Amino acid sequence: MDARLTINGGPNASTAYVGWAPVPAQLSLVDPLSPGPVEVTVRNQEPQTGGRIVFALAGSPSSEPALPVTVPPDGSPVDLLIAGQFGSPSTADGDTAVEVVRQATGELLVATRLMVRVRKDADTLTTAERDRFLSALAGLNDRGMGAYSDYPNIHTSAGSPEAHDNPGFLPWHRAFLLDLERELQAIDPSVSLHYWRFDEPGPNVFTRGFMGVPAANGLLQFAATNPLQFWATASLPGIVRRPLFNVATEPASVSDEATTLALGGSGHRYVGLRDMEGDPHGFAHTSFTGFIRSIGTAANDPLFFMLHANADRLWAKWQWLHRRFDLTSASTFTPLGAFGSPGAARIGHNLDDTMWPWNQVVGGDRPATAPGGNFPPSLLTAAPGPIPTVGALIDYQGVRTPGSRLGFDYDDVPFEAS
Ligand SMILES: [Cu+2]
Repeated sequence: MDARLTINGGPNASTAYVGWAPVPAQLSLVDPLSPGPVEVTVRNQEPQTGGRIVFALAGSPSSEPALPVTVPPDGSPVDLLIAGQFGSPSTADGDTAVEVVRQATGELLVATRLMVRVRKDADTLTTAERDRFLSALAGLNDRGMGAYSDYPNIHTSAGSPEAHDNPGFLPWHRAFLLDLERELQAIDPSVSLHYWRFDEPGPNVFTRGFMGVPAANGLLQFAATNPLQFWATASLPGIVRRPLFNVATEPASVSDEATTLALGGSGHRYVGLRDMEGDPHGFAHTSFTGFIRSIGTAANDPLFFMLHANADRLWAKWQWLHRRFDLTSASTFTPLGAFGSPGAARIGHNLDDTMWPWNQVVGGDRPATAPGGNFPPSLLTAAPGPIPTVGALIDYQGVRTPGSRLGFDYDDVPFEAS
């Protein structure tokens, strides 16, 4: 008998990554000797180690850690959905597996290694997770010679109006983070973009082994094993960053999570939630001196991406809490429509506008240059496409539209079908 499982459209290991949002899979088998359909069970590897997985038949509302499936013996595929089990992510590449077992005999037909890969609280990472993340970041930076330079070149004073002080602040930065995360995953597919919870102390984040500790002149010092010691941007080696709070015992000078999540008011409206651009987001930046404090230099510091991943997580959590994935609702995002329509915001900040620099539009209302090219593709999903609109960054889990799934999740924000 020849059995085959494809995940995310690919039979190879490069597509074997899931978060909480279900991804499509197909199971097929060929057994010329079988007189009829074959009863199998699709399940987590046994014994269970690593991340945990759940399975559903396509169109079914409930998912299970072990799912009975009836498969025709002629090779016609059965459509399944596979997702990580919320609360049980992987800590290493391929640390779990999908097994397909023939019920009648217990014969193991398929064992496909898989990673439940999600963005995590940086303070909780294992040493190995942390070090893979740092190695990928340092690899992208390549001592100042690598493709990381696109990110500071995009997040400049000239690019600022495309990304800040307007409604598109949250979706633009969601795209910016995902662009970087996909580049990190091209170096090491087991890496996710982890987040710094700026409303909690980060005793494991602000260390020589992770994001560095400043010397008297503010220049960060790193452990001899930390590849960030070779970090360089704008032809300058090193990172300048000094916290204005006790990183081991205090949060940054920001509102806490509950206060942020309440910004949308009793109607849970985006127009209120987006005030988080000031507090906590802006206040997190200004809880330091150095690069991270100013828009023109903030992305020279890799902490930028962990700070913004937390801002994005807060938006994602609010979206989950209040079901804010409907692109026809002004509570999900305002303004709806495109630049030029009544009530529209600045170009690039309306639901249907394309976003700079990925649209590669320069001059006129847009900056004079567009570094970095189109939006990078993913093996796991076609979204958001090479030229994303603001709207393409909103339903990031594919809650309303499965095809809009962007391929990332946060450890504390579940997927919930609407
Ligand atoms: Cu920022």
